[in-house]
Amino acid sequence: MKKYLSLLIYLLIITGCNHPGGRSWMIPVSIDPSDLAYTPSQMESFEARRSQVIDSLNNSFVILKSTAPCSFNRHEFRPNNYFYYLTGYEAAGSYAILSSDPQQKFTLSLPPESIRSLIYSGGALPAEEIQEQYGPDNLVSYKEARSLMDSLVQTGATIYTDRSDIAFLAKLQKMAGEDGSTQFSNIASLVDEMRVIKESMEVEKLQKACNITARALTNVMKECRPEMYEFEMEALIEGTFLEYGSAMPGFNSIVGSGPNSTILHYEPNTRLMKSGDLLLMDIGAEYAYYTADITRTIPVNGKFTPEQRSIYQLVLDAQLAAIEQMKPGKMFMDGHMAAKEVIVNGLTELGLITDPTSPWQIKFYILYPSSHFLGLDVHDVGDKGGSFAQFMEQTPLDSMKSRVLEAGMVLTIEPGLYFREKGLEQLPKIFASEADSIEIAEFIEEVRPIYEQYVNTGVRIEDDILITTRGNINLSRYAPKEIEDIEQLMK
Ligand SMILES: [Mn+2]
Repeated sequence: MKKYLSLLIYLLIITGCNHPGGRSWMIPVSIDPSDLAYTPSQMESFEARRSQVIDSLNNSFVILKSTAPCSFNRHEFRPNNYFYYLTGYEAAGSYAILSSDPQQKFTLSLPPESIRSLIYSGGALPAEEIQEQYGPDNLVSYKEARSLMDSLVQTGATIYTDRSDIAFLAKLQKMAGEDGSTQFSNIASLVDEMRVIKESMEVEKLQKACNITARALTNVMKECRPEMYEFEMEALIEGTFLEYGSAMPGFNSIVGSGPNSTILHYEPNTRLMKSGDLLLMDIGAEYAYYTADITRTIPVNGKFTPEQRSIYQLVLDAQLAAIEQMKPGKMFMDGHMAAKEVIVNGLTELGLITDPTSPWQIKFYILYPSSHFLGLDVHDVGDKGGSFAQFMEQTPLDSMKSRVLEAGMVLTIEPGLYFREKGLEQLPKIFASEADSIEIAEFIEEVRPIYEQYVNTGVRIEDDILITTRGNINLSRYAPKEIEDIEQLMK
């Protein structure tokens, strides 16, 4: 109950400053990293999460490893999300073991320590400090943890672990031996639903991640010029992340100009930007392991062309209509469906759709469901009430089959329109199995003169939305998205 109360108080505070700082785009973000540390009362939230998991264990166990798989020195260390969510602890090479045995509900291991690790990586926190801060019932050495795990996997009890950490799962299976009596279940089944509803301390981290990302986007709006490279914008973005204490992006930055704006997950970021191009940036700072995911699309030379303007405004209208739908009691996919309706009507008016009831014409333009959960993972865990494929099959007339939105959920909304140069040529291939070839040929002939005006135009607008008891709060509200605001900032 306590966590909901603090969430409520937090919401009351931030709804009071719900509007961006006018034309100057004063983004309330400070370099001060003191908010990375958890207070003792916040640490109780981690304990409450563990209790909830332990209550459902019934003589089974949870074994988690802090280290997420990554290649040597290629990426910065970042703890496994399940391990972190249940412990708050962030040292590499540690294990957490949860059990329903009241004497040892929570066992945490110290990281392995050797002279070599002291020389190369420095020491871990002293044991007394770890005990004090993270409150395990047993704080054991790395070796002791290994032998405890070894005995637990021999008992035949069910072991919950992160099955996506394939190397660790293989190690546990090897320890358990050949007889196959030990079942390794996915920790996701115990924890994912908890992760769907964000606590106030999680919302605070997400808000800061969003504010840092908004600052990066406004920095680009101020600096972007024709004849600069995409990677110069990427440097400005990720440099801004670092400047505000975000250790790394939550995912590879997508910074695509001109034709690259039409590639959904374009990542090389190497092109020389030209006057008249659009620049699409889908980026997110990670702060305290929580990631933002914001997309803005801007004209490289600071002024939208009439064609760009009409597509941009259509996507923006769709996105705003979607955000209206994002409140408790509405369905997860209601936002997407509202956006889809606006886009289909707009494209029909422009002459880019000839039959607004044609499923394949709609699917040609609307490429993905516009929402996903956001949190420790950029595509965060949790049941959305349907699969990607099911969501894509729905037409505006279908009844919604997804999931009811609840206060505390955080999800993105990211409609987009992408006019690939070869888009029309690809049509017969894309819909070979679901549309008549003559129907496709007629569509191409009719639409081509209009489509060609928009070739190499890619527009996506993405915000991060917190569902509240009364509606929603746009966590990424400090990143400008109205045409006049963007043009004003780029002057
Ligand atoms: Mn996204």
